Amino acid sequence: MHFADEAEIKVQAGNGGNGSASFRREKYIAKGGPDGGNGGGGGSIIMKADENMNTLVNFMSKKHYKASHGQQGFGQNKYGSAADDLILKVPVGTLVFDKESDDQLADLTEDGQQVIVAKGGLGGKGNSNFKSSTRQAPDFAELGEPGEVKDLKLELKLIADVAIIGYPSVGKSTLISHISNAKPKIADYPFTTLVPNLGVVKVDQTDFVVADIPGLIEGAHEGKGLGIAFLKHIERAEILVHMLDLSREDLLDDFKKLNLELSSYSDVLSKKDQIIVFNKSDATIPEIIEEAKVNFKKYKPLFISSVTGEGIDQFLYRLKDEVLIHRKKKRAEKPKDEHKVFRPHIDIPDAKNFKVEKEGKGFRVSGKRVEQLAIMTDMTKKGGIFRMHDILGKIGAYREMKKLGGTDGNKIHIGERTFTYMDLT
Ligand SMILES: Nc1nc2c(ncn2[C@@H]2O[C@H](COP(=O)(O)OP(=O)(O)OP(=O)(O)O)[C@@H](O)[C@H]2O)c(=O)[nH]1
Ligand SMILES: [Mg+2]
Repeated sequence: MHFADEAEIKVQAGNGGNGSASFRREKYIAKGGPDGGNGGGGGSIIMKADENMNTLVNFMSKKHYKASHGQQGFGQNKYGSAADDLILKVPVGTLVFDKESDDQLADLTEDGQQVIVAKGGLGGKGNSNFKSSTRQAPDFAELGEPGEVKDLKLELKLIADVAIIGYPSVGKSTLISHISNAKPKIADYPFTTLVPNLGVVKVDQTDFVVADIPGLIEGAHEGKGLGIAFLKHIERAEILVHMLDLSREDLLDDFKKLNLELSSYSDVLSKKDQIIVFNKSDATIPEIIEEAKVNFKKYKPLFISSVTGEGIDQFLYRLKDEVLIHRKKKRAEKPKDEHKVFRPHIDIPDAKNFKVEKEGKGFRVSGKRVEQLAIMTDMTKKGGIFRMHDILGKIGAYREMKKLGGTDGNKIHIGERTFTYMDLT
């Protein structure tokens, strides 16, 4: 099975459509009022956790994702239509980082959870929005805002549904290597496994994640053996497979001691559902199996051999059933509308959060909203440029520039746009 737990991709949200600059046509009037509609918003790129996915391998072959652009606005106040968002499905447990800043944008831990990773651009306003008492015939409209473009790093930290626990050398790693894509080290000495191995198991149409946990021993909760670190991991798994080794002396004693470790560590652990599995059925005599069947009757134990494969199908179906029961229970506990799109981007409340600094012989005005307005300004239309100067006056940017010695002719840099100082106030 192909498996990948890291990927780097580029995402490009759609641009907003341009607003329309149009005038009403009326029979006896050469140029009616402005009637240009707004452009539609560009499509955003959304990542959505999907429990049926278990690898990032798709993102190894396709690396570039683009959402569509919004439609431009039309005359007669018709709006352009907004583009659809592009939804990328990722496995539950995917972490999303901005590659440039290394900021974590999302930790998708639950099925259905989604996050906007690149926001589509706003549609530009049509010229009918810019009519005022002093501006009867605005000949300009806003341009659509460019969509966000980001390089992302995806990292998958699978969250195990099932943890296989037991004493060292009972055959936990052998079992996971048999039923999943995991390839752990297997050997006949204790503590072969030093960190948990995760594997994806597929039974019919159901995928689930199984963790092979390093062997536990008496005193584990006090830090003996590999100790407490891994008991923490077990806490996150829904189901425990408690493995016992048929070649050991006192199975009931092993079972009790291990359970005592779990309950000494935490209540959560002792309350988890356990599936009892006796391993190494190939290496024992029928009498031992019969005795275990009697002693453990109330736990409905399973008997397998991780080496010959005996009993493993039955074990897998039992596991699948339990996984599905747990998933159903979890879903029922959760109110449906909890997975709203989480927006890590700041919605721009107003243009008054800005900063003015000297830059060269002119100034730089920075701030999210003011930069957005600048990039949406149609530089080919005087009206559009005037509007920008008007805004700079209204928000107080000209006042600040004047304090710093600004005069007509200075350059004003806003994002990637440059305007020429022209104080209208
Ligand atoms: N005969 C027989 N031997 C098995 C079986 N399963 C595992 N073994 C052997 O038992 C030994 C220990 O197996 P591992 O899978 O490494 O055991 P583990 O539980 O992962 O051990 P730790 O990682 O130390 O906790 C190895 O020599 C395996 O070959 C089985 O079903 N039958
Ligand atoms: Mg092991």
